[in-house]
Amino acid sequence: KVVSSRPRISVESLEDAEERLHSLEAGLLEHPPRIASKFFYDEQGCALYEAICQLDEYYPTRTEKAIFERYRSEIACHLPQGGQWVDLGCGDGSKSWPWLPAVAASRYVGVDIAKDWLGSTLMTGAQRCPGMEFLGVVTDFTRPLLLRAVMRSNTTLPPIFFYPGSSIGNFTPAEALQLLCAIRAHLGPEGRLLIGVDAPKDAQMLEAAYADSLGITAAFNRNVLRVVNRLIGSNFIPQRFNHRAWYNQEENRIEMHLVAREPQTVQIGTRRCQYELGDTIVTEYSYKYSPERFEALLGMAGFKEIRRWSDPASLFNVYVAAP
Ligand code: AVI
Repeated sequence: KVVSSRPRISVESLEDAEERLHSLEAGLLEHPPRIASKFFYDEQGCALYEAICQLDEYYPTRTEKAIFERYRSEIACHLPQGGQWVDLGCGDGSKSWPWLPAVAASRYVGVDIAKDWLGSTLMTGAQRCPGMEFLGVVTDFTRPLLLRAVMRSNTTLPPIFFYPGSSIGNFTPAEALQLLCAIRAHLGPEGRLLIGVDAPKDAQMLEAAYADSLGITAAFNRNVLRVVNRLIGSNFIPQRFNHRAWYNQEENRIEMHLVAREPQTVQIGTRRCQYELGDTIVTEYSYKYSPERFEALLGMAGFKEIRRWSDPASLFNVYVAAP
């Protein structure tokens, strides 16, 4: 349990809370039941995800970091200088900080669903880069991306949309295409997308990354049931579910599930839902894209000039895409 001395104060939009309740309840009543992966990231979920990123088995974070460190100045040559840095899913902002001087950014727009983090992320950025302007935006990428109102004119301050960590893989390819189209629509002539995307590979390596030996990913997965209980008043008992993750080769995706360890009844809204031994709840898909497939997706979204950097073992790819 994360022990925090901060007072537990939060502010909610009534419409958002209502919509969340409906979508969670509807997902849980689907066949198979589903919890959207955005619900992983409460305070405890964010801490567990940070721990996952440090695991030996979880290669994407360190591989992407190595590509960035090795090729930063080369990549920066293909990005506009002096523009605005739009950090999609900024978290603590740490992946962005080394880029801001590399592209002489004059403005930082941090976008995240986790509003509790945003304030301290912006403060950290402002301390590191005095003179730059910092703005935080709370939104959820499963909604239409509408950032034009908060971005300064994109011709005087060309935007660089930064979407690292293969977060695009947590959408279905159709949803990913929609998001890429929305990003493309925000760019103007000089804007660019800088995105990190995990590649398909040996199933054993992939499965180890999502079912680590310390059980951190299992805790991350089960934690979502605590989040759901808090948000919709259900009474899931996380220990009654096993974490399972496997690579679905046909779909090129890791699937994460919570599998009932025993028959049980769970109160969800006004319904009592019965789970039998082995029944599963889908909690996450993590799609992996070969360069050919991802470049085709970028092309469909209207990107024309695409450049790619990779690690020596081709585990992970970083792309700069221009309209
Ligand atoms: C945030 N996202 C890119 C991670 C992934 O690899 O799909 C989330 C994650 N799930 C389990 N481990 C990490």
